[in-house]
Amino acid sequence: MNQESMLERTLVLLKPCIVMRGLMGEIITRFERKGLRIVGMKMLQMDDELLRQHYSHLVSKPFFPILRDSMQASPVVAMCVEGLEAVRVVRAMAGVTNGRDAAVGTIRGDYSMSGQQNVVHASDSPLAAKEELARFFRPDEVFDFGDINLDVLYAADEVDRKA
Ligand code: IDP
Ligand code: MG
Repeated sequence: MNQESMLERTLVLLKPCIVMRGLMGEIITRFERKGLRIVGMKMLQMDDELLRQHYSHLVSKPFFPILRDSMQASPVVAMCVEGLEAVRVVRAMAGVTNGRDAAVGTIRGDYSMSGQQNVVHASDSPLAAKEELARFFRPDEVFDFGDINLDVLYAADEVDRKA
């Protein structure tokens, strides 16, 4: 099987800032509109342990307590998003970390004025996506959509079909 023709999965979190602004639907719509498939989704409250694991690269930063509080201010929505090169595509849709620097047209560029309250988390590599998805979803919480709409999302030779 050609590596590039396999669908990839990535973790998206809708952060509390956007949950509390009541704009979850707008962000979810952008992924659906793009043609990505949401194959797992749930709302959860991140506890200290999950946060330390998820942001292990930032635990020693002086801003970590503020980041932790902002990520615990409400539940988050976790999504498993699937598509060809989904990790790269979703990162591009998110835009750069600081919402003030993010290009207009990206999610952060359109919905955030902040370096921290920046609407979404998106996995930054295929390896990170695997680890992060395993952290947020049990295997039975992610669904196999099979071939149902691949013909309208991709060319016949772009994605491997099951059959
Ligand atoms: P990313 O979300 O674009 O991958 P990371 O560097 O992995 O960026 O940082 C994770 C999150 O931590 C960011 O999305 C942002 O919410 C927060 N963060 C990163 N750097 C800073 C900072 O310098 N001050 C405050 N918050 C930050
Ligand atoms: Mg990151």
